[in-house]
Amino acid sequence: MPLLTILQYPDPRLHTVARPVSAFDDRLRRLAADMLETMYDSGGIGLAATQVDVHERLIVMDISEERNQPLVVVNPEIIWTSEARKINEEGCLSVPGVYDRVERFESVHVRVWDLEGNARTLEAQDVMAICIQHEMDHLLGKVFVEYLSLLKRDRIKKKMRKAQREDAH
Ligand code: K1U
Ligand code: ZN
Repeated sequence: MPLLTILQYPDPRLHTVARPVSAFDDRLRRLAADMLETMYDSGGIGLAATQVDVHERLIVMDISEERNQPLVVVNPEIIWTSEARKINEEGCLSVPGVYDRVERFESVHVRVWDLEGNARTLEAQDVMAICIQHEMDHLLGKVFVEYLSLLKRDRIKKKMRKAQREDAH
């Protein structure tokens, strides 16, 4: 199965709003499998379809230590959020080497579909809650650095552009 290319910030395609998945077919299952392989290969705990330039509401995650509990989430919709919020350190496979603090809901309940088109409610806390909120932002075209100050974001953009120029040579 092929590894997919992960778009790197500040690629404008990362700001595309994803459309809902409408067909629960073999193409979707192949895409999810390729995204999982790409996520594992990159050492991430999540990956949104937006990051591989596919603009559909599809996310893969694995927050297990053993890296053997893949989770595929289709058409996620938040249906409940805790009042409590928490600041956590986040990273992003589209912004390698950058980690910063972001405030998120401590817990969320998310209506999700699986690859067969079955719906269920995911009750997410701790790392799962952070990760799913981060990935759902990607589906809305939002990268975590947009929670940071303009000054920090500009510095990150410059650093990323420089690294991309150097990689191209
Ligand atoms: O969306 C992504 O780019 C994946 C991202 C998910 C994420 C990590 C940490 C906080 C919020 C969201 C990553 O996996 S980045 C890699 C990373 O920071 C990490 C990798 C392994 C364990 C813990 C963090
Ligand atoms: Zn990310």
